Amino acid sequence: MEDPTTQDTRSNLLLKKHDNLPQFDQFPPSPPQTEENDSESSEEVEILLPPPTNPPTQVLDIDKKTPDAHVPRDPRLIRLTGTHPFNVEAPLSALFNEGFLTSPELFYVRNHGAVPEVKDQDIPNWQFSVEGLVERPLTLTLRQLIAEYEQITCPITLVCAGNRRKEQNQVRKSQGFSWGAAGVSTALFTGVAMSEVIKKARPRRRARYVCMEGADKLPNGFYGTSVKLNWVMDPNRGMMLAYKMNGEMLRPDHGKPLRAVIPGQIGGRSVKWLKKLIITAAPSDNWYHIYDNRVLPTMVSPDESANNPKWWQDDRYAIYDLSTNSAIAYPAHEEQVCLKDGPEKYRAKGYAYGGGGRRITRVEISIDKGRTWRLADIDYAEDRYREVEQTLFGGRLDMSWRESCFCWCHWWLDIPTLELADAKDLVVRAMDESMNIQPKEMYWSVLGMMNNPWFRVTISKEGDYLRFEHPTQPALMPGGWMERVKKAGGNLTNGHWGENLAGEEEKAVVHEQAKEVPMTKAGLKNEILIDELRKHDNEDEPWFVINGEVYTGLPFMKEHPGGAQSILSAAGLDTSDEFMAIHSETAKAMMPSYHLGTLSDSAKLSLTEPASETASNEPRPTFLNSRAWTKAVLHSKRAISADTMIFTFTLEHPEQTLGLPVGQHLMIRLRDPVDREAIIRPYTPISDTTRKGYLDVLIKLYLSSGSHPGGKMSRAMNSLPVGHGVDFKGPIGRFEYIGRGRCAVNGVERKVKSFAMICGGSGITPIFQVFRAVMRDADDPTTCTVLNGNRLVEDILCREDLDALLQGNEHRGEVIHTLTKATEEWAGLKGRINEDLVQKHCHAHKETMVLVCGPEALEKSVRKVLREQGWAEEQVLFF
Ligand SMILES: Nc1nc2c(c(=O)[nH]1)N[C@H]1C(S)=C(S)[C@@H](COP(=O)(O)O)O[C@H]1N2
Ligand SMILES: [Mo]
Repeated sequence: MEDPTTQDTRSNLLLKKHDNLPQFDQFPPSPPQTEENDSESSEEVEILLPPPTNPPTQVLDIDKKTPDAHVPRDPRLIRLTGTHPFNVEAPLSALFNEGFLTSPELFYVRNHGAVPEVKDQDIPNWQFSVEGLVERPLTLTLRQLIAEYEQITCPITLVCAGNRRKEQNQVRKSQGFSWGAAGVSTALFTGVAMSEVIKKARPRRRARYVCMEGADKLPNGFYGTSVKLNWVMDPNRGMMLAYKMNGEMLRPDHGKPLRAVIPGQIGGRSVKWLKKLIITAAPSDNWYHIYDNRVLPTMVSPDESANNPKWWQDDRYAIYDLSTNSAIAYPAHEEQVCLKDGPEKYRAKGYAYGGGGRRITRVEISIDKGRTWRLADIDYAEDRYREVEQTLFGGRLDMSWRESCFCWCHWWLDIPTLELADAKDLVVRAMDESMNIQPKEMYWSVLGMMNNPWFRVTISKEGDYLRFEHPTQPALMPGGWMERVKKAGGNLTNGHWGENLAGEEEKAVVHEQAKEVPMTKAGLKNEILIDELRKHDNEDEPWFVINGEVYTGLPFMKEHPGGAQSILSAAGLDTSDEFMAIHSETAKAMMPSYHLGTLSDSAKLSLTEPASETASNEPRPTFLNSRAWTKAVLHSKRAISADTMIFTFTLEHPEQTLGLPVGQHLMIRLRDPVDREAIIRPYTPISDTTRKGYLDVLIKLYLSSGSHPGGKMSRAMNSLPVGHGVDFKGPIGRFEYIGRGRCAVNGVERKVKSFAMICGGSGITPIFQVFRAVMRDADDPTTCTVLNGNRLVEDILCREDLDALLQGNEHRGEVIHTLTKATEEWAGLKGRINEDLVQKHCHAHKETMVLVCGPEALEKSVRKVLREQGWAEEQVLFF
């Protein structure tokens, strides 16, 4: 059966059985040509050749400032993770309209990081190795791979394990970005059977896995994963090393010049920019193999998964084969059908795919919520390639013997329009040859993967029209019935997609959400235009935007713990990422009283491209910008204790200084390697603020050990490779030490005669900045007493630097260490910083200021002690 409407006739071509097409001889090969038929052929079979391609030649403006500035791309692709890295899907209709094969420019892309740049002339010399548990380790160039092995061509569908994740994110946010239903694409791949290369290397006896590694260097190492060796050796599984896609050299986003293609499994196993095949006895220990592409049990919450590494180490939860899945392409989202003079029948259409080479054997549609089902027609275009044996794009196309199905199929069903008019929705489900059927309910898991419940499109009657809605729209695009149902207060997991079925009891599946604190004023409906917002980008009345809502910062300027500057630097801007990353639930709960209204849709759009302040080519004298993130590159790391490192960054040019007043701090932003979410934390650098060209940040690392969680930021910083950029923003802070006894709190100047500085652990860093400023200036009359509490001697940070600063300054400065876990040799104080210690060293003079920075417990107890000892609020400053 064939549905003429699902195919692009331009892509159909008559080819003959056993036709001998020109051998592959060109390098790099040219795009597919229309091949000529000789007339003597006996039997003609129709196979599908790729749809017309229009390779993008322009680097898009938004890519120009990213590491991918060498990659031309199609502007139709929908970006799922902001500008960079490049993770995209095509609009679902555009993808479906291309037919069975997808053009490389619309093929979905999943890049964990920057695309390695490979020049055309270097393609033949691209090297990759076969190593590990083999008798004969090999290094091959692509030229050798093509010259010395048999070339094959085969149609294969790739699907990201995150396909359809947006639906899961609507139920409960997972740790993954929001794919719509177009994270799937099909191409004719040309290359060599992976087994051929591995056979040459002769795996040893205990060899069981094939690990693969790409050339893309990421925050947690090179991208890598593994599959089982016996799968690779099984011809039915068709695993290959490919260098061509639809007859042309792989494009940069898809692994140019060489990638693995693992049919029937999730796209994540098909490693791009392939550099290494490592034969091992155990599955890959690559970070991305462990922390990506897994379906953890549904009750494992984000917290639990972060606290308990055992969930990630368990290979039972790693995804290999795809699961049975399907989606409706037509009716499209927001499509309308006229009831008056429209056609009598509506043809619903969509795609389905199975996993592990299993064939989709039925696709069923229901227009009564699953009470009754209709059987759809299926077109398995892949079967047409089984009928021929020929050379295609320089590779032998011979699938006659293979029964596995590596590709998606398209289905369609004609439904009387009047029946659709009476229906509330349209659902599809597919079943494979093992009778694996898509479930009605979603299986939610932390990473949001392998989402495959019935795909549902709602129908509403509006006058003479039927209007259709898909469950979601990809990325942050608004729309879809899931969002609508949620807004109306429906529970999406109640068993009927959040709708209230009269007479039925609500028995919702519980996916416990992290408590979301409402931040808007109830009932406030006030649209704010971009011009209004722009008028409030100054200190008269700073407004800022969080998740599309506009707030005023004016009433809170004085009390804000980060100082007025932290509000001012967000004035007129969208500060969603930072605000959400830094603020407590208590802070969020205060927001409704500052809520002014909702940003208009056009204003939202114009905010997403920030007015670029750093675009000018003038070298900037200072690095930090309080209104935009600026990038510094990691230059080196140095461990200074068992759990503390100094990270040195290079500023934009050797003459540049940081631009941080003494006593203030800055924000560091990194992307979580797993979910790409921004991680933002405040730090005080320890390098001199006047230092040129460089910046040192001391960071205490909370790494996972045994059953210990490890901090998000610590993990990300620790695995950050040298040469990688990190975002900085600032300065922020309420306090500034101007010098010689002058300081400013919230911009109001005051005099100090002495500082009492109380700190613990890495809380020393802001204290150290102020202490150094005082001690370095011989004419500064201010005195400083530092009370520094730690556990062990080795935990005392910057001890030598502190001692050095004291040299010759004994009359002005004093540093007192106290340890809770002191050894016998320790001659100094023992125990916590308590009231006696504070009483003895800090005297509540009018012109004394207490600066405090340390772990929460320390700050809490010090706060209490100081209050009891009669210190006034304004004399004490907590960093
Ligand atoms: N080297 C490398 N290979 C990779 C990735 C990557 O980020 N780096 N992403 C993987 C994932 S998760 C998917 S779904 C597929 C996507 O392939 P495509 O971008 O060609 O569609 O590539 C896989 N191979
Ligand atoms: Mo993926």
